[in-house]
Amino acid sequence: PSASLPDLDHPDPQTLASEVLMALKYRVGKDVSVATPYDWLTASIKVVRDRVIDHWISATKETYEQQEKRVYYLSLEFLIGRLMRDAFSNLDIMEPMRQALSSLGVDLDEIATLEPDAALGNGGLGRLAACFMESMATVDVPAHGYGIRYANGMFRQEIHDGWQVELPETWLDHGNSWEFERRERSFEVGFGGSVESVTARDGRLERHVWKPMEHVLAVAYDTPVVGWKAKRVNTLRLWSGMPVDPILLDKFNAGDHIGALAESNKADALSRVLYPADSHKAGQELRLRQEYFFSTASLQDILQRHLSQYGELDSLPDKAAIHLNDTHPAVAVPELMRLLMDVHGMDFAKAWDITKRTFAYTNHTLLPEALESWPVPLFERLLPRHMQIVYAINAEVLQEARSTGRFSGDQIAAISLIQENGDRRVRMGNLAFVGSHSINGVSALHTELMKQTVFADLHQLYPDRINNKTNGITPRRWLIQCNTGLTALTREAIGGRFLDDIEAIRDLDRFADDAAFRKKFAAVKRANKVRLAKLVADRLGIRLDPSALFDIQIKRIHEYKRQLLNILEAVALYDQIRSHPEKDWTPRVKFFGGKAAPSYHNAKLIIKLANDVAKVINGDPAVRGLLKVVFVPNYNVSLAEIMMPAADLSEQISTAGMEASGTGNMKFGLNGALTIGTLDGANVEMKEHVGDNNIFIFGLKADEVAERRRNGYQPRAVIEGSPELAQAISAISSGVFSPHDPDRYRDLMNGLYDSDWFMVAADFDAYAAKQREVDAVWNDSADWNARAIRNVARMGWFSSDRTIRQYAKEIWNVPV
Ligand code: DL6
Repeated sequence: PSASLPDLDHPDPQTLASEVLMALKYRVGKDVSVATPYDWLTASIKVVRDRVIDHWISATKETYEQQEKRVYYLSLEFLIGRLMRDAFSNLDIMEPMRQALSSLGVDLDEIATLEPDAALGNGGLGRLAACFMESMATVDVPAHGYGIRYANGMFRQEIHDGWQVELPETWLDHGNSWEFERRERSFEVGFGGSVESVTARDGRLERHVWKPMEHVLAVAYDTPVVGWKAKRVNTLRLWSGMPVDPILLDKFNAGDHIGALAESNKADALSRVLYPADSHKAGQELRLRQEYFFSTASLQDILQRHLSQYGELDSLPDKAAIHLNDTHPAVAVPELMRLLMDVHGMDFAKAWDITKRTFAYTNHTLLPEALESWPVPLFERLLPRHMQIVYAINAEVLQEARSTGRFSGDQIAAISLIQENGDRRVRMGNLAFVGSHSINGVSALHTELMKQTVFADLHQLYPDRINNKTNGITPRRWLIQCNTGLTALTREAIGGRFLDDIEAIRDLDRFADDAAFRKKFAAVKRANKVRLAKLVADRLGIRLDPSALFDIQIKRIHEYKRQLLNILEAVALYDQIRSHPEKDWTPRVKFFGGKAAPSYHNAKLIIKLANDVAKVINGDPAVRGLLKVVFVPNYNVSLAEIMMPAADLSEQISTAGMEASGTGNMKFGLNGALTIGTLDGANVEMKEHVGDNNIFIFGLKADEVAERRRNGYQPRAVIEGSPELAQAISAISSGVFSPHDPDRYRDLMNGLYDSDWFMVAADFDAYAAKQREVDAVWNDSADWNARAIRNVARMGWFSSDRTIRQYAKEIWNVPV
């Protein structure tokens, strides 16, 4: 019924109110008198979704009629978060909708908090995919995102006595008002079995036929993705596993009630749960099954669409750009080869040419433990035909390498798709590389390091393939929607052009020197800090002073991200405050937030340490509230939307060379936080854009880290030479923060003395000194605010609109 009121552009509150009432009645089936807040949420989403549909259909039609090239973004993760506010904001109906709901006695902000956070991703990689989807719609790139519709996304984190506890996150409990189930769009997915060769009458091998032993169905669920002002609406298509036969009746009738459901359970497992490990080996068979499941379903869908429009597959690379978001969908390379050769009858050479021209691949990490590889026996058992194809591709590539005469035996071994030392494994990074015409890193430094390290030999073989595309973030979610105060203030100062073109926010630069503007800017920041302080008081019972410096580190917990460096500095500062009460200490709140992979022992211990340290410092009257430490549980997209706008200082302190890019750094900058950071990932480019004076850089550079490691770094000597650090380590190690379990942190601290792979000790003094510099600038609020304003003004380049335009022009060859 609400679809019959398609006033798409500027609806007034009355129109919207009547649409909500219609949706409540006819879509939710409730009367106003019994409607719960959740019912109002559902009705509101239905209204906005209806308003999107005309744009969706017209965009799809236009792409078809104009025979435009489409982008297919294959990603095992899409960390989209809540969608309703984003949709209101992008359709420019936030205020009329607020009034409409208010006239019905409903508070928009209240029902918005009931929308489940779609957490189908771990961290940076999944959130980047979500930003890209929004930017592709905004800059008018015809695109489909393909992934898995996990019933349980990223786990919910609770903190029990300081420890992380993982609980299942059940975002689909009340259904999903955004999606459309497409039962008719389902594809068969096979596993296991054998490969048969079909020979022609003359005895020539005609083709291979894979006879899988297991079959499941992948069923599509579509969510519309709305760009800014709904210029274009694209599709996020997520696959759900279904059994071919929901129940095996013969087994059931024979009394085997459990066995009768075995197939159903197997299919269900494919889209049951997201692996909660980023930058860490997942390793299990189910993970490889998930990867193949969504890769083949997506490719079958893409080929079917292409064939129905063009009737042949030779033109696939001209009409489809398939992007591999990390190596998780790398099995798509042999799968496309299989489909082209075994199903559509092409020969190897032609199929290989089409494959390479169609795929592009993004690498998101250099950490060796995160580089995917699969044991050959497992790969072969699950995907026997793909194993044959991988060998055939490998033969082709190695022949190419050998024929140049430029590669040593070791180099050939490094190029090979099969790792031969130890157990034999299929290297997914090499597979994605050779099957793609473009391989990109996600920041300038990361791309350089890729050329020098993981892909050094492949880069020598194919020197024109590696390129850089520095990450970006969508300013719609990460400024316009999450920081309405700063958006309004910016608009008042420079007009609304930045809303359509975020790089125009540069005009704000000159207001850094305007005292009246600085005052308003500070007031906006303060309001955002008050909102965060209230959240912390409500959830944790900790009272915070919003005039203190809010220093925030929110991201996955990982040793290379060095939350430990930050905690050690807090402990050292605590010690200093107590030893020198006469000094003029700067009041500071150190916030931490983030999840640890459930099997990552040290990361979980670091969470416990942050909580233990918080308890002691926050409870010590000698600190006089000058330092507080807060660990905010269950960090997710929705929490980020509250924390980013409230930050004064952004902690981006990874060991140089280890953070591929970072995107939180960009979100903080756009919301007016200053960064304290190492020259790592995109921090390097942020420094270039904001200027040296507007960022606090410290520590070893990537080449220095490598050199120290090469030359036998001696952390013990470093620690002994730094009394502050030695004191902090000794306090933690001896149980000051864990009196009931004094040995709890002994191994963690001994690790710093013995190896300190992440160079915490090496960077400690530089970090602590830089923090005192931060204090000094903070105490001159005019100077601080001027620097913060310059950060906002100079962050436009870090928009994912810019990133996507570069992908479109330089990788996908689609017009923008
Ligand atoms: O490119 C997005 C994001 C980067 O900003 C982070 O620096 C990087 O750590 C992250 N990578 C992963 C690793 N996953 N794998 N494999 O999430 O990607």
